[in-house]
Amino acid sequence: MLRPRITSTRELLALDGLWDFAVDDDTLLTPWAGPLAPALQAPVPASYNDIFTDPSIRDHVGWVWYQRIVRVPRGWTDERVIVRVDAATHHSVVYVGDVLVAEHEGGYLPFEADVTDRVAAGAEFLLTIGVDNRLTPDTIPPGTVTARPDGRLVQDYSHDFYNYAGLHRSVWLASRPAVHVCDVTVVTDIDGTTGLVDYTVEVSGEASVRVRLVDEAGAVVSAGEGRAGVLRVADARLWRPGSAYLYRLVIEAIVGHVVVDEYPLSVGIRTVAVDGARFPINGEPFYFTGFGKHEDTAVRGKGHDNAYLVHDFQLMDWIGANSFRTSHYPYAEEVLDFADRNGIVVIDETAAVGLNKRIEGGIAVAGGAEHNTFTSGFGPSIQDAHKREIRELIARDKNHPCVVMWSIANEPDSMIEGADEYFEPLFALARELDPTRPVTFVNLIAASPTMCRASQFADVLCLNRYYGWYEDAGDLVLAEAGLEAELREWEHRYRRPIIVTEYGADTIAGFHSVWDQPWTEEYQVGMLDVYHSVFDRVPAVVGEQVWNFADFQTKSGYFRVDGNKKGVFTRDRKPKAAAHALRTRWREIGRAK
Ligand code: GCB
Repeated sequence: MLRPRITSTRELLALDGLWDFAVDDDTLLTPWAGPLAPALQAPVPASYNDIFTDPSIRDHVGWVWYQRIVRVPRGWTDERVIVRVDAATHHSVVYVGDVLVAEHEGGYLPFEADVTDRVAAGAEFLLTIGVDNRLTPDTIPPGTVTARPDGRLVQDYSHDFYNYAGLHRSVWLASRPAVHVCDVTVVTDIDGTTGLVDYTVEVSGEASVRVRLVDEAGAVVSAGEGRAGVLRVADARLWRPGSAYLYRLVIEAIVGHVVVDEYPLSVGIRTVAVDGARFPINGEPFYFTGFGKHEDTAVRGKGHDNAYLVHDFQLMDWIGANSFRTSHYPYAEEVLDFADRNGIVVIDETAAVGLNKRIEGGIAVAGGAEHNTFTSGFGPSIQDAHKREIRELIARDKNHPCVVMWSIANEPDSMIEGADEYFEPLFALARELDPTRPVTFVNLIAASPTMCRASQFADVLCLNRYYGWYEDAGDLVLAEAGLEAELREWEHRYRRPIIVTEYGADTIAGFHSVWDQPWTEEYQVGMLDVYHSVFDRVPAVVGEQVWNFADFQTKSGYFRVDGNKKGVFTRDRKPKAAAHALRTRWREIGRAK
């Protein structure tokens, strides 16, 4: 499913703005049948939770409804008409009038419906989108809904970020020709100074295909015919971390002599590989500096916002970060486009977070180990849901040069019996869908080098470590020794690249101490320093991604102070002392390259 775009053969209407909105309290029997009552207004894109002051909306468990009138442009008489939802968290149904036109599981990936037969050019229709925020033992991420004694439903989940819900990204009305380009897959390679662009195009119906590759100055540098081929680009400008160069592949579907569809795709020519304990991009060893991030801001929750997008990238540039992980779910496509454009390297993660009964709300819990196999705490179809997430993620993001690796899960219980049977087919699926990128998952500290059953399948060891925080809080001497001993053991046993994908300390901006006092700005700096000195001594470490870029909202709990405070920036993007310390280190690493 290609992202909708405006081209010479396609048009696009953003349906963002204020929609009528209602929380489903079981009295709304057929909300799609007519105007919503009682109708509040909710912004799209945004999570609905923090918009309203009413706690029964913020804490609602179940369906909410969004509705608006849409007018189809009158010129679209001969076009297919598509409704496209960039993300609806977590389960969604779409109605045109009283007809169900789409249903989708999974809160962070797009879906669409061809509504041509239900609408008319120039006429209005009623568009209603239901969104269900419930997480169950069979969803990705998983969760459980329980009832309090007074009947209120409560959503529980193991992961450590607030269960924001709603229409988090844009909704579109798109036109496309009946015979159109449905998909394109691009794989690039380098042969001396020549760039190779291998392309495969899928077209609906009978049409021939013509492609041309255009450089940033607008000159055609290569061209081809047919649904598949390899374009050669002499003296290719490569896509490099920190120095992106994007060509544009223009694909045309032709019937007779008429171009019936045109679709452009940005192409960055680059290679990525794992070579022993190194991670070369374009054949040159790459060292990741950066963050695990979240899509999270005040009021908007997980709603995509271009101002924060640009500002966050500005801050990453200021601090010298060259990469981030889309922890813990696929981010908006605008984010990946911007990373392509700005040469930022991305580890692209599925929403498979919290597959771990030893953790509750991000914290280790007693009793989790009662589940004695990997799947006993989850539903019978969780692995199918996980496969679907991998499929949809790779289908959406396969052509982004910024994406250098797939992460298929964050901190699952990979030491428990059955974790190997669960993960082996998932790694195989990711490799089958994309043989060109390394595949990883992110390991939890409890699953040590001798105990982890999933690391054997990973091309790169991605480790989240909290020595000096969840273990030996306040003792940086023990933290340093523990971290070094463990990293050396991973290095020795696996001889693969290691990226420490999380490390950090909760820090309240403005808290200070002359001692190693957790929660202070000095402690965050001190802890990062200790980790860095260890990374510099362990050759297999090819990257450091601090947890987290910014403070973010979590569910309530005595261990969270209005959310997780491990941000290097506050939630409103003000630097803590650690930001300045990282800036010195990462700019030096950047200069040394
Ligand atoms: C982790 C999780 C992350 C949490 C973090 C923390 O290991 O991957 O989602 O937010 O720890 O701060 O506890």
